[in-house]
Amino acid sequence: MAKKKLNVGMIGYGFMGRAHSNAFRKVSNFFDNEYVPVMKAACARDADKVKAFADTWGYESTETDWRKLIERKDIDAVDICVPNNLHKEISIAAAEAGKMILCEKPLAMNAAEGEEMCKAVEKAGVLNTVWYNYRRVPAVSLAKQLIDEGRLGKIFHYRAVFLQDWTISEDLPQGGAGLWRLDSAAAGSGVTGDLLAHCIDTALWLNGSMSNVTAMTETFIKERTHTATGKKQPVRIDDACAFLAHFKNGSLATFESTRYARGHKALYTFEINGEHASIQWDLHDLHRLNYFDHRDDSIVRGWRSVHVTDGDMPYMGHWWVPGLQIGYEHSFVHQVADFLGNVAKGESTSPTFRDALETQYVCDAVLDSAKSGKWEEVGK
Ligand code: SOE
Repeated sequence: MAKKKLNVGMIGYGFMGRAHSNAFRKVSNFFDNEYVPVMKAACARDADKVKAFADTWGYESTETDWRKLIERKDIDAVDICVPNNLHKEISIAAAEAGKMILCEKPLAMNAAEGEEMCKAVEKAGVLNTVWYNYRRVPAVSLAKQLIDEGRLGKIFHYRAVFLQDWTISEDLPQGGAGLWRLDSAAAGSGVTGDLLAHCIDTALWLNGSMSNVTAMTETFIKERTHTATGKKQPVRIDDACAFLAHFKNGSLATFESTRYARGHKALYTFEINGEHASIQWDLHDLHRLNYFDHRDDSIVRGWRSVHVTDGDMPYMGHWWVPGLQIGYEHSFVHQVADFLGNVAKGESTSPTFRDALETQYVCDAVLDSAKSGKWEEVGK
């Protein structure tokens, strides 16, 4: 197949800049798409740091102003890997410049911003996607397949947690590389937009829309030194959040996230209980899917731990041989592979901006409910 080039401009070089760059580098070694990404330019404010990043990951050139990157004729797709408060402005400018957009999650600071972003990409007709990467862990994609095949039957319960423990120290500042996640001006919210957004995206994908939520949040450490000012400033993000939800299919849900669960680094788990079968998944053991089917003979009935490595399981035919597992980074490779496949068809890749807006509506309803103390409708 004759290959076509898709020139990528990367904005940002943090954790996600690296995860996405790794995916762009690897994808064409494992997936045979008509389009091949070319790592054309990396962009960030610090000229020396962005040059070092570009050299490490193989970008051909650098820019220090994202507007210049977006104006470049030789850039087809812009990858936005900067803090949340910049997603809207860059996305809208990129859409107006006719660029395809891959935007890091969450889509925006809130749903109002997300709505503007959706309008901009849809008006410009540019292909888009949001990096909710966990959908493309093969075991999670397999869960989707099993649910869509009707194996679980009617769904009664959806239960998800995302637990971390990295912000327990009072000495940790807010603001700056990585720590912008603690600064509400850059992040919008705390664990709700950063961690629960992942759980919500997966849940909406697996189990459909939610109708309403009731939530509680807590900020355990009320003041932290801000990296920019060197002064103590109020912390306005949620350190922990738990909420209940009704799905439109009649199932009930619980979600919990915190950065204060000592001993847990990135424990994202979900469990779904249906009429016939249940599913469990755990990010710390991401290549396994636990499955219980009540229809099995009673004498052998029990939880199966399915090792998701066979070639007929989602994405796995592109990797090694049965029994040899892949990991976290590959979920990003899969998203790029799907994106490239969809570019050839002229389609956006799920979750699109519009799909990710639904997650944003849930996050807004959760944060509203934590303030009001009441059940809040999603997307009201
Ligand atoms: C926060 O620690 C974080 O890096 C999130 O920002 C990511 O989205 C999540 O996948 C892992 O945790």
